[in-house]
Amino acid sequence: MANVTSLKAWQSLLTRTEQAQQTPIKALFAQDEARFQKYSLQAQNILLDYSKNPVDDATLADLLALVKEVGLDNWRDRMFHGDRINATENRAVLHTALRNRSNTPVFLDGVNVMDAVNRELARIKNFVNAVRKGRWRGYSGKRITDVVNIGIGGSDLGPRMVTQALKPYADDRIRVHFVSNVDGVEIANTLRPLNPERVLFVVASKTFTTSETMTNAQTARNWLMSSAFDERAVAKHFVAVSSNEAAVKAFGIRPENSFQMWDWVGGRFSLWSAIGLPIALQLGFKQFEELLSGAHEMDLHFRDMPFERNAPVLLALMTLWNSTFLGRHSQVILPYDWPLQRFAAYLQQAEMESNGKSVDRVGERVPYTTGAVIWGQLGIDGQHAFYQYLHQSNTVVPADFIGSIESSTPVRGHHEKLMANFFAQTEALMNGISAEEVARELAGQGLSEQEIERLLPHKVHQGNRPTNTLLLKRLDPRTLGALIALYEHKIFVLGVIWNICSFDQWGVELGKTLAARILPELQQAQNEGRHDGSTENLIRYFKQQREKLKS
Ligand code: G6Q
Repeated sequence: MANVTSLKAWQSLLTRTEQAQQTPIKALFAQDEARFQKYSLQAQNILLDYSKNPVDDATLADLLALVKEVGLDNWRDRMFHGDRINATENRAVLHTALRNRSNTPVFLDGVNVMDAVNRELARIKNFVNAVRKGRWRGYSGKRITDVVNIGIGGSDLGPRMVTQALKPYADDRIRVHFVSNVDGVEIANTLRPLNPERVLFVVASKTFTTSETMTNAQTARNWLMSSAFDERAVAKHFVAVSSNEAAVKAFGIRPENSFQMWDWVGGRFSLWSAIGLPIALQLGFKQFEELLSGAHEMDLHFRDMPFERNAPVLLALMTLWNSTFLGRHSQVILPYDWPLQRFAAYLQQAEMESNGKSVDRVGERVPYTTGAVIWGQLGIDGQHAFYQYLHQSNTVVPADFIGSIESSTPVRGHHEKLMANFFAQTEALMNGISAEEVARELAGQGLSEQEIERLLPHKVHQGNRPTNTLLLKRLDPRTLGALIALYEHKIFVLGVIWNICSFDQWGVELGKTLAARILPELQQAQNEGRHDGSTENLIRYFKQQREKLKS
């Protein structure tokens, strides 16, 4: 592909940035009454309203022309068909096959991967039923009541987010817990109230070499042994999810207790595989299938809908426009659904690990900004914290507001109050409050002209803050599956436009090797490493102080 910046649509978009910055979004509504009808769409159980963005018909036409010029349809086909589009790791990208409920064949090197996917799903189903129905028992014959997932990054964030989000659909048979951090506090706190006879550990690691996970898994094993005193208990209390069979075996987990992952599933796209075991254990296999079905429906939408009615494409284009062209490099995710409290953290990895890159597919430095900084938390709590910044700081932060028409846990009188805030905020972020409005309000309160003049600049809200609104029917397994897949494909579309490889993560790999180099220095009395002046002295200080604290 030619350099994306030289494409006709890109060049045309550049000529539109000034006008977009100068025209308030609310003025666009005044010019075009049909904006909502034109700039919103329904995808499965999700309404996406992107009308509160600084786009008009001409800009949108250019943005849509750009996805055509970069050959998105071709890239999309290549992903679904199992081409090795993760070029730096020479891997296919087939998380869509994991939830391919239509079961159409997907060939990789001449082999239909659906056979392996279906085989593994059947194993997950059997295992989940055995645990949930009490046929699978601990070493002393007791039922399993608690599952502890040990994994980090892509082997943690997805299942952690989904089990939290879908708790209202769980029964009380199995409680799930997550340990990701190598800070011993997490595993100690998690295990303290649990009974080893009733705990099942899922060691989730694609590589089965990740230091945090292997350290926690070993600690968990020791904890079990301190109660069972018999190595054979491991078989009843440990299962693994990995693509490294040899390492799983070396840990002492039998092949029949090990679930497969494949190199064509990236960690941050893996919750649809056996990495989703905690989800299926908590909710039951049927609900897990619902989650897969929702994602599959979104895959079909992404694959089949024309770009101008394609939710992931449009969501991606709004981010592209706001960040790369208008220079708004951070984006906030604001769910108004309490169970989605980990959604921003999940998306932070999905987007930033995928698109936080600075060279293109052939290794040339790209001259534009890629991946936005993703952050956020529950919107209603944010209102009493950082929304001040969103409304009145000098930095414009585009926001995604996510809410539901029906609460998954209705409590009389609560949901309308929550949603009143939801609608009020996007309206206020766009409209702001003008000096005239403030002056009128203060005069109405009986303030003197002098007081009004003094307060006025502080109370004015510029507005013109772009937002997307995603309104779900209800946060159920199917809709959540669709919502996650919507964002996954958005990330893919952005990667295609930015011409970067969204599916590698060399920055993460770096972290995995760096600490391993320093660890022996912390374990030995002598400072042996060669580091920069700061790091070397910090390590020395740490070791000296540690000795003092011991004495
Ligand atoms: C995700 C990343 C990364 C990975 C973790 C855990 O896409 O590759 O977050 O998931 O580093 O890796 P393992 O599953 O191999 O332990």
